[in-house]
Amino acid sequence: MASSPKDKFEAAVKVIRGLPKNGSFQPSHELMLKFYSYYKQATEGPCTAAKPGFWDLVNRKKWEAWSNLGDMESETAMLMYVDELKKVSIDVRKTYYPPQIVE
Ligand code: ST9
Repeated sequence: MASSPKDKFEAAVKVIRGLPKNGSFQPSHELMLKFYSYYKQATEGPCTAAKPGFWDLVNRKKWEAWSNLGDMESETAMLMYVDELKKVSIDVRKTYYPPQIVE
């Protein structure tokens, strides 16, 4: 039986939590914010928190990324999270294990 969006999301969350903090691949801030925003939307729904102050830069960026998802359905956010992980995994594989050129 095919697994549900929630099952796939939970599996993807486990993968991300299981990654070493300092591996060979260093995700950009933009990529981390993407995962963060989908995660928050999927688990808590639309952002209703107060906007952090101007000098609280990191939390402000996180808040903005989450808020920008607006009223996106939780299930959609789960699928976006899973898709993003698939995309990044393919890119990482290509970078670290490029196809062998056979002459
Ligand atoms: C490497 C291995 O080099 C080889 C390459 C493999 C490539 C695989 C491709 C995938 C890479 C994609 C990386 C994207 C990184 C995404 C980061 C997301 C922030 N997802 O419980 P707390 C929130 S690997 C999203 O204290 P933990 C949570 O709501 C080298 N957000 O944290 C909270 O926010 P707030 C690179 C999540 O348990 C905040 O995070 N390695 C998730 O100490 C902190 O929560 C990495 O990039 C989630 N699953 O850490 C490591 N869970 O307070 C990636 C919680 O506002 N992993 N949040 O509510 C990590 O950085 C951490 O495990 C963690 C959780 C941040 C996800």
